[in-house]
Amino acid sequence: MSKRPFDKELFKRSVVYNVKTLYRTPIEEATQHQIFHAVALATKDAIIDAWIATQEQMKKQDPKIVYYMSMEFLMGRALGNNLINLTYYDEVKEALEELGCDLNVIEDQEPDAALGNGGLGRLAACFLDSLATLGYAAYGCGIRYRYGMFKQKIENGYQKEIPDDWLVDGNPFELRRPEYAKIVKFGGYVDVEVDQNGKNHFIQKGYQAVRAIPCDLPVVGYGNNVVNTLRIWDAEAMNTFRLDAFDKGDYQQAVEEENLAKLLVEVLYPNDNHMAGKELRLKQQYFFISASVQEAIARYKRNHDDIRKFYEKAAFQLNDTHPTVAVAELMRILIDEEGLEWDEAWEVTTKTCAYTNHTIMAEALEKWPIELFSRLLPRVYQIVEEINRRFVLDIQAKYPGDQEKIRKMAIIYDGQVKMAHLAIAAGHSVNGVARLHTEILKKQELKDFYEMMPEKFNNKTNGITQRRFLLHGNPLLAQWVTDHIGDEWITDLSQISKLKVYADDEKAQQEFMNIKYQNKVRLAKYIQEHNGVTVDPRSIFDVQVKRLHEYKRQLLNILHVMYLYNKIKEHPDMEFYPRTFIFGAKAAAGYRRAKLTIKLINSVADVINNDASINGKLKVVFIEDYRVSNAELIFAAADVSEQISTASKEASGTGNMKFMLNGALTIGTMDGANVEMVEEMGEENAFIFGLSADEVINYEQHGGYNPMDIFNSDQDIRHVLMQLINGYYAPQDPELFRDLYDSLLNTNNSDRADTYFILKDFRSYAETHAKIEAVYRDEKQWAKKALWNTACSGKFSSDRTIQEYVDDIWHLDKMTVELPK
Ligand code: DL6
Repeated sequence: MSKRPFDKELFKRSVVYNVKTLYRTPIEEATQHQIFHAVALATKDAIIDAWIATQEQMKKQDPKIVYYMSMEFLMGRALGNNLINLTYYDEVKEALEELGCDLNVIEDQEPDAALGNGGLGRLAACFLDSLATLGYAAYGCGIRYRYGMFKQKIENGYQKEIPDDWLVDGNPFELRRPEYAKIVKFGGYVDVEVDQNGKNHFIQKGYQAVRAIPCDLPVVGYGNNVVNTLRIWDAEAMNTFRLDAFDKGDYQQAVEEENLAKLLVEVLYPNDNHMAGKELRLKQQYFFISASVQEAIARYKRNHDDIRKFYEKAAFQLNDTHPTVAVAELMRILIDEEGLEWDEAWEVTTKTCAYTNHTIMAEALEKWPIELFSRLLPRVYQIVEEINRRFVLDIQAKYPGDQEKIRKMAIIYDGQVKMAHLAIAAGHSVNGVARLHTEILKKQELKDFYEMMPEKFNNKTNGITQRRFLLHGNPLLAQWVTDHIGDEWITDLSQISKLKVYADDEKAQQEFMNIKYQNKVRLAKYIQEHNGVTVDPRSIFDVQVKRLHEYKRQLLNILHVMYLYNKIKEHPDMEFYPRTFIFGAKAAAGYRRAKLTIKLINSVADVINNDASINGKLKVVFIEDYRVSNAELIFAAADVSEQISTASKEASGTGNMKFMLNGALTIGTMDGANVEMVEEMGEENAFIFGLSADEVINYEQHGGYNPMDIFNSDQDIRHVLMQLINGYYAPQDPELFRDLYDSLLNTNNSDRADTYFILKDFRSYAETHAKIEAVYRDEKQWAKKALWNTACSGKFSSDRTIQEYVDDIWHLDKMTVELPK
């Protein structure tokens, strides 16, 4: 890894100049916010030469490019990350100090680019970082949402959603490229015109159109001069509103197109693992996909004339089914615009497209009513119909007379277009995101597809970038690691296993825990400032931060806190190591039960935190507006990482890996990537509890679990559950938490009671928590396990994941980028 030369004086001059020209202000009088913009622009100046050089290298070398197509890119803040990857962070910090500025304060001025909900979007961001760092040519293709993931306020314990106006002051890193605009058409009808040779031409008419404008953000590779591009599309009306349109009769059309353009990119749908089925969402999908596919083809045609070989230079990775319409759009362009025959176009499409599945949750599976799909995308729908017709023939050929197979596997069935089926039929690769998840796909959810096309299925266990989640997020630990094993871990995380020799070294243990303590002090300060709650950094910091979803079982966690509180109240003198339970989670705006769980956590926090009789033994904190930027503080400070999903439900998880890298011990189920983490660190270095995936699936398929039996036989659990409905945590409204109680025990809802096996796993969870307490009391033992966790985290770098995608699916060529002298 090379360290690029940094001209400190030039950088300082650039910041001062930017403040002056942007704000007509001397730097001494500028606000921190103004200085942020000036520093960001100076940083962009430092990026731009490498960005140009990367494009030049791409022209020269003509490498295969991966287009990572995703509705979500949860990038977080760019400034610190860009400086880290430019290898300028310390130098810029120093330069700014000389100007009387603090880089940390300046970084805090930047809004998070929150163009994603959770794991799926953050994974996309980590992948872009790894692709650039490994030197592969890549474009992220997405949407420039005007409003990203909502900001969360907690008012009276309830979540309130505030629009995320992240672009209000502009984005200093963005480059708007109207010269590469594309036109995207919606609606209308398809006309068939026959040419002199008797060939049919399909022409969409009577449509509404918008102009897609690419906005490029740099993705800086670590210390290698590679700068890739995240291309997010903005929408504009085709014709800005014309006064004379009224007379010409296309007034209505002009207004509708203007509204469509505005609406398309207005807001990210805030659903995680859940499909809302809204018409606008399908429009968003087609909008960015059509623009991205057009752009990929245009780029290819600049240097190549044989479109039949497109797949040799381009790979489309579909990040879940959201971008799946890409397969039909590519077919449309190849047939209608490039003149290929069906079979030729199909070969190109299947060799280009690959699909990643991120969930087995049934409610996340995308299906669109035929009526909606064909109305919005009439020509694309014709193509999907034809893909379906041929696919059904294939099924029939393989399973003659088996109607059941057709019912289960057809792309169009029961009035619906099934996007996962389309992605599998038209892609050459289908991957899950952790070994267990991929096995469940093969054996259960996608069993029929696996049996018919086993060669397509493969696993790519997720990963995270150590550059953001250790080097930037935890500078003290990063420095300590470098002091012990050198800095190669920054681009090769497998090197971190060299730390294993320090696991028994008392000095190393002490230093490691001392860093953890300092990070806990940093988080405690954040909590004091943001929550007004004082927490003791000597207590065990037990953390669950992730989206709020029933399957992730924040409810299990808070019920256990209620149980501990009851124990302390019943036995005030019992031994109890002080604990701080920290939560952070956003709930989808329409997800009632998830929002009620947030209210419960806050109500429990109110009671416990204000009970002087327990001498601060227990504290509960709900961190408002959990997002990438505060996540970095949280991972660094955690002792215990809660990864407690119902086994089989969490496809992988990536937060689990971030905690492990930062030396937290996991309490978790054998779910998702936890399984592989435990394999790396050894079961004795984690706290595993609960039903296995097989057991859960068995209960789901054959019954045999009745939560009422547990309620009747376990007094502690009964006590906790009764507190949900006796006003203990809601004296003004004892019925407030009734729905949570009912969800566990029965009654007036149509779901199976305790769908997520919370009561079934409760005892095992509580017993495992008791073990945590015992181990934590033994400082050396804990330190050894914590250090060991960090040392075993090498597998979970997104660099490893990306290399596997490259080797098995994309087959990209590496680039070496030199800066002009
Ligand atoms: O693969 C990234 C991430 C996994 O780590 C999580 O386990 C999984 O829940 C998440 N899936 C989604 C699915 N959304 N949709 N559709 O966010 O993906």
